[in-house]
Amino acid sequence: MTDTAVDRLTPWRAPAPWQAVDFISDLHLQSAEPATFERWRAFMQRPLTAHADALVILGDFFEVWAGDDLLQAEAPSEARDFAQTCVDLLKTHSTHRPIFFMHGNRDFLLGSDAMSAAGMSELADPTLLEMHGKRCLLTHGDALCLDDTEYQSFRSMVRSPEWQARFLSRPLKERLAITRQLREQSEAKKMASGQDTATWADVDSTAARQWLNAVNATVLIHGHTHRPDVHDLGSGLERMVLSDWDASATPPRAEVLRWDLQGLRRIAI
Ligand SMILES: [Mn+2]
Repeated sequence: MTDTAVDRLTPWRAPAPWQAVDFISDLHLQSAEPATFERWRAFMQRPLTAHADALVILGDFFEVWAGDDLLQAEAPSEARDFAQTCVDLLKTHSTHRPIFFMHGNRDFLLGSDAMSAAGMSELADPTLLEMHGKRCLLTHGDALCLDDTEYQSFRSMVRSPEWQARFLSRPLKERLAITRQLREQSEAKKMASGQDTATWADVDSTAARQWLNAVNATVLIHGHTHRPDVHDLGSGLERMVLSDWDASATPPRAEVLRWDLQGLRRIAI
């Protein structure tokens, strides 16, 4: 999946019956974090009346996705079982309300096989959603963290169809080892920069304003940075940052952003 140029976006108009849409991102689901997985499962199994008309996942839903063959019988069972459980839950849920999925930097290899096994529809990054006479621009967020030039060149490499085809042609075991190594490197980098999140790359405000102005949207909704907040970008523009999910943190973090007739609001899960 390659990115769509923002000025060529056509709006995705919410179907007339929709009153509300829920956004989540950065759950980083993995078998090593059962508490977060359970929190998400409980959220999915809430009564239907507690849910919005659609669920929109804005990336990094999975901590890692090494390829859709994770779901095949030959995959190592410890990787397959967890992936299959998540996919089955999504699939069941999708029979009640539509689920839309945008890739993050951890799960960008989730392909069309897994997408349909999970009953999800893919969203391009970015996507322009129009509802209740308002336009929100949706993105994972990593494409706008322009200060991290090293990451941006890595990103354009791994998002190219050629790189992905080559990577996916390697044996699954090898891909699992590589993705594990990449995660360890990224954790080490985070540790090295300390707990001072201010030093981590953030979404570039100028670029965010340009994106919003290019499509006449007023709110940018994204995840990725794990810094839930709302930022005033001036001229009536806003940047709304989703929370990551970590049920083992103190206090635990798990949140949905709901867009309905009243506007945008956070709901703790
Ligand atoms: Mn991310």
